[in-house]
Amino acid sequence: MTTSRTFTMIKPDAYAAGHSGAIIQIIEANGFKISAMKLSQLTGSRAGQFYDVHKSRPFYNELVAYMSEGPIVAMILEKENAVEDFRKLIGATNPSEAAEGTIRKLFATSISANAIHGSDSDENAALESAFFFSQLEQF
Ligand code: IDP
Ligand code: MG
Repeated sequence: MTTSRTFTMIKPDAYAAGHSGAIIQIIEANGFKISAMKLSQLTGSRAGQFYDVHKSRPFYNELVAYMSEGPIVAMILEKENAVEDFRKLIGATNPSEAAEGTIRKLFATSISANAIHGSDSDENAALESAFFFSQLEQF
């Protein structure tokens, strides 16, 4: 299997609670290499753009408000089978359904404030990486 990339964000709730270091430690311990990393804060309009696919969902406004309420840590991660393996490592969207030992089981507080994002396909990983990182940067 060839090395591939995924995109992740430590979300505002986990950053504010001081869990970034612990989350990054788990990510690295599971064989993901960090190839880009940036502390950033989304405006409401940028958060809305990032989650455009969920525009018609009832939780969209809540999601946009939450994702723009404080800093996030954006990262590009490299590993064999990165997208699928990372979705396994973060666990189900709703922390009450997330498997033991997953990042969301450990750190998420609700289905909305669920600590971390992980891309759901190689195509979205590339789009989401480009949303945060310039092609001109080295990663
Ligand atoms: P995912 O992050 O596991 O891929 P998605 O269904 O793509 O989950 O939803 C994107 C984000 O929207 C979730 O991570 C969570 O923050 C939020 N979200 C999803 N479903 C709900 C809900 O029913 N209520 C509130 N927020 C939700
Ligand atoms: Mg998703």
